[in-house]
Amino acid sequence: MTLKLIAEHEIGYNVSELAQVRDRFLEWNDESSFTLAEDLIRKGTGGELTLAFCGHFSAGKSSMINALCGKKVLPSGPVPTSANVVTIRSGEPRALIHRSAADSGEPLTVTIDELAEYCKEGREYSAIEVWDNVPLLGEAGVLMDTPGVDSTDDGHRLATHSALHMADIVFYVMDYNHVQSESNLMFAKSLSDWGKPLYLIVNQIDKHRDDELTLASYLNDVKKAFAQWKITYKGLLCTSLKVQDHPYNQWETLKSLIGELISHREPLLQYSVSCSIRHAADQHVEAYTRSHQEEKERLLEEMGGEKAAAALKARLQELEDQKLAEELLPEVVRSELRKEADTLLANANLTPADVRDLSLSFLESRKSGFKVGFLFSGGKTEEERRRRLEAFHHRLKEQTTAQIDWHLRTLFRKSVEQHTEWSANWESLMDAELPTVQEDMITRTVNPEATVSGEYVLNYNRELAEEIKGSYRRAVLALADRLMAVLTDASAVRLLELERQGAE
Ligand SMILES: Nc1nc2c(ncn2[C@@H]2O[C@H](COP(=O)(O)OP(=O)(O)OP(=O)(O)O)[C@@H](O)[C@H]2O)c(=O)[nH]1
Ligand SMILES: [Mg+2]
Repeated sequence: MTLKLIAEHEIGYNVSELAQVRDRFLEWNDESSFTLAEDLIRKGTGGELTLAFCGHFSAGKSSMINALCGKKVLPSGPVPTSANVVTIRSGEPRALIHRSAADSGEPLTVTIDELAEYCKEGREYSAIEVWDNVPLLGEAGVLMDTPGVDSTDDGHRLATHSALHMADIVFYVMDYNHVQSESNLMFAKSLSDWGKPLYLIVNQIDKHRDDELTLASYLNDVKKAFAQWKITYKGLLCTSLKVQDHPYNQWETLKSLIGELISHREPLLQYSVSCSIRHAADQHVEAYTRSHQEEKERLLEEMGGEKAAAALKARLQELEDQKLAEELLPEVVRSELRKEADTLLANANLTPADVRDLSLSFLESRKSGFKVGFLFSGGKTEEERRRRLEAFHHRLKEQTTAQIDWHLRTLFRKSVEQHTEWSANWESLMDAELPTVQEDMITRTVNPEATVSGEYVLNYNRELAEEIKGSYRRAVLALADRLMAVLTDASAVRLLELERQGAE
């Protein structure tokens, strides 16, 4: 098995770049990322290579670390045991217990045995540092035990993830029987996404039964599953801690790999720090985008508020306009009615040729000295004058009704119906207001001394028509005023309604 430690494209960080990113975090008020960047800079110059063991609980991580140390440094067992991150370095045997925030105080320095007691008691701690005589690690190697992860425990997953910032190499330890499980693949995928060198370890290979399945086809299935999940890894190893001399146990390969990695730590360390800083930057951007999304949503909501305000303003304006329209309506209706009546009256032809003829006959009968027949009495003449007047009057009335009265009644009714309800009252009102052509109108302007010329007849007819139209005009004004009064009363109620709406 060739173990390529680091690919050419995996270029490490440059300290000044890292410092720039750190300063950016400060500028962006991202305190935790700033602290992390500081830790990473320190780590980058510290020269230690941290090898993390991650995986599902009871996969055998702690047992593996103990085996690598050649002694039981960590508690292990069939029930989930590792509750937090433990780092192991080679050195004078001792342990440093970093207690949880609630248990505030200085880190507790204890012996390895005391540590075992402390852990057995189930005492709380946030992290543990252990030193023991571990030749494999030399001066620069650090082993990191992480809590077992299962799909239901986000806390452990997060603890593992935050510990991963400090990890340079990740060993993903799996129980032989759980390799293909969804949660296992999912977690492996999240680790591979960091970009840190990832080694897959199928532990408990002693559980493999050759008579059921060849190791080759088992590993083939495993590799396929990892490929499907697009999990990139540097190597795949099978181990057994229970059966040291198991034919498939690659324990010695693992040990030599660790040794090799530690000896090539410098580029690996730089690359790992780059991965972590990139990861931190990605997470910052993600959080920033999320907060921007919230900001955007808030703004959109506010914009929604602005829209609502604009809509309200528009509605108020609308109400104001309605009020104005309501106030103006009666006047508008009146003036429109007047205008239409004026047009109608101007176009009405009250004195067509036959009416003019009758007017001529009538006018001639009104001349002084008019006499009917030679020997007849004044009674006959008076009778003839009456007949001519009536003929003219009747025809003029007929013409006026056809030309003005009927049209004006239609016009007024239409106007009333447009703005309010039509009723018999309006009919009576029209009857009362609209004039009728009175005999008096016909006779009043007659000049008995005038010569009944064509011009005289035309002038007479024009004046008569103007008088009739004038009387209708006055009637229309009266009707329009009545309509306006009614509409004003109705609009007063609507105006009140509009005022209330506006106040609301
Ligand atoms: N058959 C077999 N059992 C193993 C092997 N390695 C570990 N075990 C057993 O698996 C159980 C869990 O081992 P641990 O080392 O505590 O596992 P862990 O991954 O540290 O577990 P957590 O810390 O709880 O996440 C123990 O009972 C071990 O004895 C192995 O290679 N083969
Ligand atoms: Mg453990």
